[in-house]
Amino acid sequence: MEKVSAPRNRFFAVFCLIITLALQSLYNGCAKKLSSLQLNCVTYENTYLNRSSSSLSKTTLDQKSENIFKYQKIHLPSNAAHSSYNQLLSNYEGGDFAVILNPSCAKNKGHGFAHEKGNKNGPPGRTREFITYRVNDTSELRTFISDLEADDCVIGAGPNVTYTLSSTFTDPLSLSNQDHLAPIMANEGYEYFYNQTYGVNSSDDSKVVIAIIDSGIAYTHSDLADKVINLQSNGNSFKGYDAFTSNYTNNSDLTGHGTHVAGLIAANANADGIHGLAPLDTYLLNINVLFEGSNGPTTNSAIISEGIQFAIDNNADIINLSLQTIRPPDFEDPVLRQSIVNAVNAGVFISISAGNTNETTVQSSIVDNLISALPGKYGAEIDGAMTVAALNKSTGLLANFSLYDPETVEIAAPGEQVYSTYFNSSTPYNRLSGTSQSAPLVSGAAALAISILKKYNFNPTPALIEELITNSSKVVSSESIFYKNGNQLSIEGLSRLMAQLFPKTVGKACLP
Ligand SMILES: [Ca+2]
Ligand SMILES: [Ca+2]
Repeated sequence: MEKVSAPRNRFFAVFCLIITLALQSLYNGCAKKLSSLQLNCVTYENTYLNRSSSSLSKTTLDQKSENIFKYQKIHLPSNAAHSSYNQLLSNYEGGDFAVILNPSCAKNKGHGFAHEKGNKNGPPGRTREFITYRVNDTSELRTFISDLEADDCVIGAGPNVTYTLSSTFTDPLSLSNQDHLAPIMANEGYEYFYNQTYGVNSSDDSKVVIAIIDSGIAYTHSDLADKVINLQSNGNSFKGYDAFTSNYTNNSDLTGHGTHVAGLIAANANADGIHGLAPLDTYLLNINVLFEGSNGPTTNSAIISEGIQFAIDNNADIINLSLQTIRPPDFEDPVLRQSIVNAVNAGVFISISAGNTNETTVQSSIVDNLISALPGKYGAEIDGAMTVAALNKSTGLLANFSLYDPETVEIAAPGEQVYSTYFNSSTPYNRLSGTSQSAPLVSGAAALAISILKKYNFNPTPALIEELITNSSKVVSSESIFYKNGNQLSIEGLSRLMAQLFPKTVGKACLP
């Protein structure tokens, strides 16, 4: 057995100490940056801290999937025999086929199926062209197949299958009316957040509380009935808190605004009416801040701050602030600002509407840096609070009523003619427009993210939620003059980023 000399022993001890200290400081550094995010997998922090790898990679299909047309140009069911062509034609889209062509090949070749049938008016530089081709009878199908096989410029073909938009939830008014869900790709994201194996469900510990600091919530609405938290005071149960009177209340919604916001975030997925963006295991704190002033319903810094404090004290995870005032750019509301900071420091993520106006003079004043909207301008100053602009329904670009400012507005979401729950029984659902409708979609995104992290025993900081939503957004560069980076909310993007950063949430083991 080798005898280790004393100097080597000392060297080894010093070496171990250095390594230990280095690891300790590395660990401390990571822990500090990740704040309250509790990690039990090194993979998560490595992936998360390495910003270059946390940006979403655009894997092309060609790299990812094998070529299913490798052995035959037309891909049909394996039991399709020539004798059953007629049956095939009737079964598969009535004889409509989709064909993939290499357009430059077809152009250079000058003959063959691809050259004759291809649409050669597309933009230059394309490597794929997709055409539809109809086959009427068995002999045409035989010719079609032999033409495909003989043509080098045909990549593949198959039945031209008809698709309809899918929805995870079956609430009938959602399917026909909630057209804000498609642009943010909510259904695609639900595959991750709500899948039966690893996703959120009501039996796990994923409960998320969203404070609706607004005009109240019509808590008897069938789509919100079980969503509004019962508040206990002196042995009595209440459905809300009134920050104006500092009293518990059973009052309903004053204007309909709060009910609309509440439904966008959390309306029940109960196969009836609509569903919210985050409909499962989400609960609403109903906090009214409006009172009837001389010029109609209004509120102020103190009342809103009272509402925020109530939300903090009642363990809200998220606060939605669809409120605004337009002021000169150097105008500050230190009370409300501090309340927002307090909430974020207490672990509450805050979504804030950027503000609305219909006046084009106001819009140009923003560009000239003459005005700003509060509390919107605090979103950009505070990690964990986000300010949200509204998108036009048909263009998917900034809505003309939405305030904007690339310095302070951090993200955009649908906000025009958005369909949600409403407060009176004759109009239980209604369409409203505004950044008031956009902010709840970011609140809903935050609720999805927080609920799945809670399920796996992570406690995300508000700043982490902001980073996840920001880093997963869809970038529309031309919009970066209106809001930061041209970032638009994407639930599908959020699901992909989270699946990548938190492998445990998709059932993947991580490195020790
Ligand atoms: Ca419903
Ligand atoms: Ca922010």
